[in-house]
Amino acid sequence: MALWFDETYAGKIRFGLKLKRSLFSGKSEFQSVDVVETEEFGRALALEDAWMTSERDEAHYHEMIVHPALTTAPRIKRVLVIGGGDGGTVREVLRYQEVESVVMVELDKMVVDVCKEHLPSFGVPWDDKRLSLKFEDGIAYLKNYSGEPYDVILIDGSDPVGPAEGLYASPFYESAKRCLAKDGVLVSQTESPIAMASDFARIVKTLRASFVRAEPYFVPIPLYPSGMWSFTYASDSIEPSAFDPARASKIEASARYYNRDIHRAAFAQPSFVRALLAR
Ligand code: SPD
Repeated sequence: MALWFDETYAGKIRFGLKLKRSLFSGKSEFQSVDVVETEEFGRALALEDAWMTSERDEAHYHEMIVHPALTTAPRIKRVLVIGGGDGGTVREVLRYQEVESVVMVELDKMVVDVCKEHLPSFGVPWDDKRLSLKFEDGIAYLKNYSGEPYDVILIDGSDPVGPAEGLYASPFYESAKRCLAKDGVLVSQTESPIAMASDFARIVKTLRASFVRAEPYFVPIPLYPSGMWSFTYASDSIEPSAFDPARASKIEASARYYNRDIHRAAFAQPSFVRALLAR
């Protein structure tokens, strides 16, 4: 009998993949953790039965959560990643030689351990000396942080339910802003404008209340509900499309998804998105 793994979203949308086999299935202190080998998407990670990443389309997500920020921020020496336990986001950040330190704050150590073992193709340089891993709550980390400001903060959380809910709320964005350089850039994953339209609009508007500008941008991620996904670029002074040509072309040369045309085009808003954000 064929084996399938489905994500069901809100009881109304289902996306399933036919499996070759299960590689890991366990429960951490926080959530269920599964890694499966699928017929079409390669190996994939699911948390609480929601797809998080797959070999097939992880580059879309990880390149696009990182490169719009890292090619436009005036300084990229100090980068903070909240979440991102599979390591794809820090892998992309560590491609920049200008980055001197990356702190990754992930709540669930099991996610990192399982991804190190079962998703080796992600090629995460876990031993890079610039990377510090902290296993703690990102919300508390930023609330209590009193060190030097970060140049870039990337929020690679799961969907806004359970322990991740606070990553999409005003008190967290205010803490993040306090810990960010005045001319720093924050990018967060911000859900689907189709499958999660009201969450998407609420999160963008919440970011707009904390930052001078917060511009959503769009990336196809076939693994996620509806396939149309968003990130939002928030800053008090930086123009999201004004990338440094030298940084961007260097990244483009070895990227699977990101290039300079995609960077510019990703910020174009379909009319239904304009309408959602105008309400
Ligand atoms: N519905 C999926 C939301 C996933 C957000 N984070 C994915 C982790 C990839 N590093």
